[in-house]
Amino acid sequence: LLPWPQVNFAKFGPVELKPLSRIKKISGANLHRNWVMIPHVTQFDEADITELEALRKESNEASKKDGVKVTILAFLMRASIAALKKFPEFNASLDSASLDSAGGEINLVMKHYYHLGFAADTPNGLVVPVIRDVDQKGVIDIGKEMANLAVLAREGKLKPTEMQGASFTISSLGGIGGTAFTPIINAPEVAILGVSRASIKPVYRDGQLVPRLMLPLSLSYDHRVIDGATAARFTAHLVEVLADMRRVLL
Ligand code: CAO
Repeated sequence: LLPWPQVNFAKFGPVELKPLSRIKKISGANLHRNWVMIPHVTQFDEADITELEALRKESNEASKKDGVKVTILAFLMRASIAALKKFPEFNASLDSASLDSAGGEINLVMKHYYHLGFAADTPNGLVVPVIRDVDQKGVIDIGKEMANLAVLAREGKLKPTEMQGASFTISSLGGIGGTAFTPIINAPEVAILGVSRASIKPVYRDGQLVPRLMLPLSLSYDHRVIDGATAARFTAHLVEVLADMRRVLL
């Protein structure tokens, strides 16, 4: 690689030096390694969450008195479990020991637990708290745990154990905006789901255009482990589940 350009910016106008935060230094080194070492591909899809949004509003209305409010992200976590169970190679890691052995077999570590990380924006940078055993939790409990972890993250009070052990990660920018992005996989995980802002779109159905609430999904995956067709099936399944959350029970 060429050396990094050395430029005296002060020649062009006034400048000042601002140190990167500790979190940015750590996450930057991780992001750089993951970006360089993992052959990423991103699969885009859209889920019709019109019915899901009605259910979410209904559920939030019912639990208003207890001060509980659940966002789409909690439903997505629960729905992702259905896709991870159907496509277990997404809930796996490359075995580092076998990767290092020249010419030998390369193993995948298949995980029989479902701990999901979620990217949280904090004043000092990006952190990824982990909710354990999401497959054994209901959407409201997931939402409550997420809200508590997000507060701890923003206050810089997350314990290291609360950021370890994820088998899959979701990064949602839906509360902010955008139509799609290409998230970087959090090694040694093999995939990450990006979520952008849902919007009402005209959808052609049964011979006419109908307004539907569509949620953009961006799934980045490690192409050493996952084929494009499998990634397309994964997102297609997730889209089906989100369109009808009763499928989670099946
Ligand atoms: N579409 C439309 N609206 C959405 C949405 C979506 N996909 N996702 C969230 N919203 C809405 C919420 O319902 C909420 O609306 P109200 O204020 O009307 O109730 C609002 O946007 C804000 O949501 P939120 O961001 O507080 O909650 P969340 O559960 O979606 O996300 C958390 C929680 C911690 C993930 C989020 O606060 C955060 O930090 N997001 C940034 C993550 C990030 O930086 N990712 C990039 C990593 S790579 O650099």
